[in-house]
Amino acid sequence: MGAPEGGNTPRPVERVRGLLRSAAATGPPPGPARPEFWRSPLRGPWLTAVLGLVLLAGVTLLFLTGLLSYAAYNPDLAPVNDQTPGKGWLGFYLFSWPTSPHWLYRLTQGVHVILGVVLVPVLLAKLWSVIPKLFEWPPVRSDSHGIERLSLLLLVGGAGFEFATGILNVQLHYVFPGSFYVLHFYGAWVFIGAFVVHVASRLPRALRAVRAGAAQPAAGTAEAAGLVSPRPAAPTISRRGALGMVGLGSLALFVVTAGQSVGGWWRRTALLAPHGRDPGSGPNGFQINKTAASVGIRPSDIGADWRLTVRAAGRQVVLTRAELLAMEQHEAALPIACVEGWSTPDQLWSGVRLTALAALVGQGTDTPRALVESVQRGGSFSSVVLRDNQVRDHRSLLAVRVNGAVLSPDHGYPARVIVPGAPGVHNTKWVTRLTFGEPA
Ligand SMILES: Nc1nc2c(c(=O)[nH]1)N[C@H]1C(S)=C(S)[C@@H](COP(=O)(O)O)O[C@H]1N2
Ligand SMILES: [Mo]
Repeated sequence: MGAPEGGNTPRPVERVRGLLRSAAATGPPPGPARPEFWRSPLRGPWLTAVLGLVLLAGVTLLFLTGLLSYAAYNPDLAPVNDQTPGKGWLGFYLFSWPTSPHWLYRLTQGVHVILGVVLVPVLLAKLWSVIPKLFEWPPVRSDSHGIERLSLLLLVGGAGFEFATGILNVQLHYVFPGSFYVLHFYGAWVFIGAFVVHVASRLPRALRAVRAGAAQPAAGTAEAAGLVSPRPAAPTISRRGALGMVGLGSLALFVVTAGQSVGGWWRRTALLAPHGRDPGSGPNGFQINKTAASVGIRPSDIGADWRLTVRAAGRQVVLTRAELLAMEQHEAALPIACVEGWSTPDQLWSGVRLTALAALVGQGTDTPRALVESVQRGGSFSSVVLRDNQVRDHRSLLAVRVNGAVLSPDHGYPARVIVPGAPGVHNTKWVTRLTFGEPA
């Protein structure tokens, strides 16, 4: 019988297979596809395995703290809090973000951002250590080898994408207005999928290589895993020394980053922290995200004509600033912890409890969620919905004072929300309207 279709013309897949077979037969062309092209005596299974195991621990923690960071936004209170299209079952794990301990997001997001920065030298060193494999000859040995190489493309591409978008976001502050979450969120799932496949296939080998120690196996053997140069140049540093250099690089990044979260004396070393400008001194002298001027708040928006509107189904109360100040004032020591990783130590806020404002419009002990709106129009900022557990917490305030002084315009004068444990973006500044109950 003849071929069912196309006579004897090979299908494209067959043609590619044929090409790869002849590539394998003729051997690698001159250049990086030849093992002797790579001459560093440092490359070998031990160095790659140690870097890989550090990344295994680090990326796992990054992924978990990243998932927590997403949950902290209460993105299931869509469409106000989150408009990630079709997050569907990727949101399977979402839960209502707690308000205690009050430094919760400060910790999880500080770890996420600092770790992301500190792992950069490790990631680069790991990629450098396996670069000869990128030029492996023949490029594809078999179907399963081809699939494995495709998954490596997702692994390396995914890692690059996640680190790049994350670092751009913390350094440049929302260069992707609105879409950062979407990109970073879906990218994380693609990356972690390829990461799990990679770890599952490489972990036993990596553990063996670490146990075998830093001495190089002979090039070309199975233990060398295609990493050891058959023609190594004279070493200028030992493999342990190289690892130490990577560690020093990470340490240096830690020193210039961690201060933005740790605060106190350390903030002075936080050279890489965004918003590095001096927030001034005194009660309002702490980190400012966006100044009033930078988002177009006019003095008239927050002057004598400012009003606070409090609403619930069928009820509405409008308060002047004096009326707000006449209500019972409470204090809460709470930090501001931004998604970008920087955070403030606890500041002493004072103002009116959200529960008291809810009570003004007839909401009782089962106070529901609240839609918070600012006088601010436009910019990257939009309204926020606070969940019922956040509204009910007695430390959740519509603050009018901080550290004993009236709020400065940059920190949200005349009134701003402050909620324990929450991401900074939930702490709306220049608040003008609170709506309790299901958002319309
Ligand atoms: N109206 C308004 N509120 C806002 C923001 C904003 O841009 N506009 N930024 C939010 C973010 S992302 C953070 S981290 C905090 C920062 O508060 P701070 O500037 O007082 O430090 O305010 C939040 N409230
Ligand atoms: Mo933020």
